[in-house]
Amino acid sequence: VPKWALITVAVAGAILLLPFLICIVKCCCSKKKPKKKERIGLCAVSNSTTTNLVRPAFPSIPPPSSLRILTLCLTPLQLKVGVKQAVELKAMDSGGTSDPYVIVYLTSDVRKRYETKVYRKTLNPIFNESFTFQVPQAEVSESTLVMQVYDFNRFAKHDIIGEVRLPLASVNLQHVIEQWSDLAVSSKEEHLGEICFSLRYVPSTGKLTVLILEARQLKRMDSDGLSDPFVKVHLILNRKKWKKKRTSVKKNTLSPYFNEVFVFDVPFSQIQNVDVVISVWDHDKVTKNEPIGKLFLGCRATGNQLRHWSDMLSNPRRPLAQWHILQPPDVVDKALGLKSHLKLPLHSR
Ligand SMILES: [Ca+2]
Ligand SMILES: [Ca+2]
Repeated sequence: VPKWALITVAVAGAILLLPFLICIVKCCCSKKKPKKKERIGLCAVSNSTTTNLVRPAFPSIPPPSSLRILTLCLTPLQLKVGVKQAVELKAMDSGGTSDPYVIVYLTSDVRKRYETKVYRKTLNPIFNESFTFQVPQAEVSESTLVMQVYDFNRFAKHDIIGEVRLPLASVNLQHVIEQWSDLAVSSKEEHLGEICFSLRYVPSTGKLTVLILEARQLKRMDSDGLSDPFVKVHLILNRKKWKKKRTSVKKNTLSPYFNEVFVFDVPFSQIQNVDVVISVWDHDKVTKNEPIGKLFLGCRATGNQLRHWSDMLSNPRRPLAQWHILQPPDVVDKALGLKSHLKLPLHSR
């Protein structure tokens, strides 16, 4: 083999290898900068072994009404979330302040939720708390990290100040990410819970049977993170309240099991004019009971509710059970367009 050929091969090889060499050198250098960890100010982070601690430029001036958060993947299945601080929160109390705390959860497992401590009378709390979640690989692309800032109230319902929703698919889990996120108004599609009940209608006897079976993932209504649910079943005839029944109260649960049956007399001639309203309530000893969510069935209903109702009518005498997603009470009330019992004077213009 001629000498010039060997030299050509060697030079070509060197040119090809050069980018790899630069890459290796760069990687080695960046690993020699552990000081970046300290700036994040979360000592537990230093336990991470696989994470590359490179983070994008972090703005020092926070945008108004925002939450500073930190995400970090400890292992492929463990996500660490740091709730650092919030600035310029909305004042929820009469004194012009709030008593903020943050609830953190993943939508893939709403039962596992963490809470920070409550910070009294401040709009700029510094939380500096971190929480670890287990995230099965299959759920990473589907799951969203939710951080909700609430205002604590000793004797009343806690009000939501705002929330940050971070789809995990949009997060670079290979790096420590520290960022300011704008607090959005809580989304309208807040998850209120689901309820399972069965319907049965016997046209010959005019008996409508509603069996309330169970509910799950109900919204937390009490400060201890649970609710005391019970279910009301209302019958509406020609847009006026007609009959009502209710279940017993199940204390301190978000997944109550009722298995309570109610039978109503609804003549076949009236079944087209009836709406069945199912509402889940939170019982409170001290304050007024509060509705968690509602839905209604009948010929005027839509979607899943209409399907359940028409299945019941087309399968007389057969009980049909189905799960339904609860809707906001005011939305359902508006759709029902109930006529008031009282005759109020018309507004004069
Ligand atoms: Ca408060
Ligand atoms: Ca309660």
